[in-house]
Amino acid sequence: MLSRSVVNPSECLSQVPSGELIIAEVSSRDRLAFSLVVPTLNESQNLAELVELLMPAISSQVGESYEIIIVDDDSPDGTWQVAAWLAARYPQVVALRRVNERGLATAVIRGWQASRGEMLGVMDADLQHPPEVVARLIVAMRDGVDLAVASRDADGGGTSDWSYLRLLISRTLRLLGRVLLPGRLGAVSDPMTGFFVIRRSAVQDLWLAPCGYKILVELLVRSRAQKIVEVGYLFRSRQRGESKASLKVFMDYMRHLFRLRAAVRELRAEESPF
Ligand SMILES: Nc1nc2c(ncn2[C@@H]2O[C@H](COP(=O)(O)OP(=O)(O)OP(=O)(O)O)[C@@H](O)[C@H]2O)c(=O)[nH]1
Ligand SMILES: [Mg+2]
Repeated sequence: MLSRSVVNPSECLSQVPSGELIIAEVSSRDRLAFSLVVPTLNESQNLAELVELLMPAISSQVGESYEIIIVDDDSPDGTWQVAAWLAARYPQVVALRRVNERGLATAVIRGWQASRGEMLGVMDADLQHPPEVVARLIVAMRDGVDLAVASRDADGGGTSDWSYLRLLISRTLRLLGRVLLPGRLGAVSDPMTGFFVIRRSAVQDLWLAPCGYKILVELLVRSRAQKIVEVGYLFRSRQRGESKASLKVFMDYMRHLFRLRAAVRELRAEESPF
């Protein structure tokens, strides 16, 4: 077994993409079946367990044709060092340490920009998203599906032990989303989930501009995804590490909704100028 002390973490990090948030095509020679991005901020206590549970779940569906890309925002608890150690140990793991940029949604896109997968996934690092559900999402992507969303509100889904207050906040945010972006966010029962798989061709070459946390909201509006399926899952409670949910997350979400609403209106005006 590779000891952590013999690994120089900086040597095991991959380059972080920069420039515009556009996901490019990958040549068929380099392409993999699946790339999963795991954004992290202070998740050193959860990351190794997550990766070790994910690997058999993913390879049960795509063999070795996958990568797990950890995108850490220079966490003070040393998560990027754990990520680098995992990258040294497992050829399927890629570790990125961002120092010049912040935020969950852009971390996800930077990870996808560095990826080679035909299917692109994202999930949280804190084990609230059960690793075995990733295999179900990959299965759901068969038959030409563009987007498979793990939903707390679809059949078989739930939120284990959420308080009434958290449920109320979550429902209110969702309702606001549906009011401001009718049609677009109504396509799925849980547009605020950070657990889904999208086909690369549905996001490739598009200009993306998310702010804050909710990457799926951005993709429901800007991507080419047409055929969408949902997979119910139970959102577990966090066992280790701290939540990053805050008032700023709420403010970013509202700003993001208004920005997308303006983009949709502009698009409509271009399509029918009279
Ligand atoms: N790279 C990066 N990752 C982030 C950032 N903020 C949160 N994350 C990660 O994104 C995922 C979701 O964040 P959480 O704090 O778990 O949010 P949550 O699941 O809504 O809240 P809890 O239920 O309280 O855990 C986790 O893997 C975090 O480590 C960020 O600014 N940058
Ligand atoms: Mg969480």
